[in-house]
Amino acid sequence: MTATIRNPVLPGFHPDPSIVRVGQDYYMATSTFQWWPGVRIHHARDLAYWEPIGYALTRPSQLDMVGVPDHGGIWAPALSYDASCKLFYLIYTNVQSRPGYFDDLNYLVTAEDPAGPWSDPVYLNGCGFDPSLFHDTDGRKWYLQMTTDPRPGRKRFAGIRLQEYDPDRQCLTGPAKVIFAGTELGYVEGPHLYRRGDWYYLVTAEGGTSYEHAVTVARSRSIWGPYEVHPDNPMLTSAGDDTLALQKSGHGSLVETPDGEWWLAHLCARPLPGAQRCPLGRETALQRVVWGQDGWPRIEGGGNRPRVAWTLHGVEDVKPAEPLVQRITFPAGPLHDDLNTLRVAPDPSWLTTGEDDDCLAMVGRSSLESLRHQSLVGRRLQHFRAEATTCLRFEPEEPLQMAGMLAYYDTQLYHYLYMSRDEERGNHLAVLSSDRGRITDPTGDWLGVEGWPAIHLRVEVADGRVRFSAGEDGSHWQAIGGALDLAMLSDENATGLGGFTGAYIALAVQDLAGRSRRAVFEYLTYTGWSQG
Ligand code: 6LW
Repeated sequence: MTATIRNPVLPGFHPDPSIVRVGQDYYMATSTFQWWPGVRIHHARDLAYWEPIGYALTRPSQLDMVGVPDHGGIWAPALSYDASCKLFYLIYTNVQSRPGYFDDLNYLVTAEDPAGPWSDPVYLNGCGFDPSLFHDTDGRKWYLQMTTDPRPGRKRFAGIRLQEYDPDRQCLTGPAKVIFAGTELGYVEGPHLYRRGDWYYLVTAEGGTSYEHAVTVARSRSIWGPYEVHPDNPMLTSAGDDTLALQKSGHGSLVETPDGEWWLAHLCARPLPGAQRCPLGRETALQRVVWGQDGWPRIEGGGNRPRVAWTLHGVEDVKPAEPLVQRITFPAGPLHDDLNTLRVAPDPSWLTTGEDDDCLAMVGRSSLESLRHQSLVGRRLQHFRAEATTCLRFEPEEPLQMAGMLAYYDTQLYHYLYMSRDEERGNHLAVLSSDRGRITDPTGDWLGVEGWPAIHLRVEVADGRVRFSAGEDGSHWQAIGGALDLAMLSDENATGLGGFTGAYIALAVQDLAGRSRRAVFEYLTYTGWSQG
């Protein structure tokens, strides 16, 4: 009996994985940035089949992201377990500003079950991101992070800093020291510490989280260092080989199976063919690791390149559904686990579920540019070929009221099929594209929808293009807006220092007249093909 681990194991926007095992259960936490709820958690029994089990930061008392920039918010959560008190720890950064100072506030939450509930946060410090917690065999807890030095002329990524954490007083304690400056790859970050035999192994990310990304390993017999670097460093990278299916490999986290096998969870990304553009964002993959006679970990089979597939023995093979077909409705209660909002939690002042037979109602608020209060609900785009549909009910009174469906990346990058109303066209559908904030109507197409009983909207993603269509009955479709560029909605095309998330399919409503016009969405379907 064998199963296959197919990378990426968490397809679509799931970066910065942190993996932990407790008994037979594996858990993985990934970054969620400006999307709500914060910190997605997946569970697996055998490393091959991962299921989402919810989010750690689900209450406004746990997370304030109002106003955080695109790709700010939750960075690189680190999940760990203290067997002595049967408690999971999660440490993460809420990044308040980009690209300069970061204003990176670090917090700790705990839970008995990774599916929640998680505690309210303990504030730790704000001098660098990618924090993690290491539980030493003597019961002491150690806090690691990359530390920043914003002074002009200094290295902004100033090394990996270590300090003790006191769980009783719930604060950092004792001296703090930079224990590892990184290698010539630069941008040292994402520290995770492990103990094996007499050694402390420090796993870090280097090279910056793009095509030069890498996993670096260093070790020391003392937690304070000095740390010597792996003789074959980097342990993993895709840099310099653009033929590899998994690019940007880096930011790793190790786990040991009950049988003493080791695996590395790491981030990766898959560019569109022939282009350095990754609309699905940074994803999570697994590589099998072996320890050499010399006491250093390496990817099994040699070399430092990521593999797309691994065979697992003793596990039953379950082929993933092909295509993935999902029909999300909106019964009263929390939104479906695959859905996210921007920066704030859904609340009845602007979003209600369970309307007229499991529909979603949203009140129009700020524009798609707002960093504060947008009425938008999205689902990750996880496939290069995908299709999504919805049915909209909306009665706009003027052009400042809009509702519809998007292929969305961030406040500056999106394609939007929307319904609105104006003097000449009455109720109509049209398309807007925003490329780094430059907003255009790509074709000038519009479709009158006066008197339509229902407004069915569809977005299709294929061959690097996004195509919208609409219809009265959900089976006859009229194209609108032409073939739009999918590559535009990618990490590489984001403004500033690049993007960190990935594209979404979203439903949204705006009322820039401030009259809180409501739109109702009956469902969201998503079909994704892993091939083609
Ligand atoms: C992550 C850090 C990084 O926290 O990107 O460039 C951040 N470095 O490791 C977002 O994934």
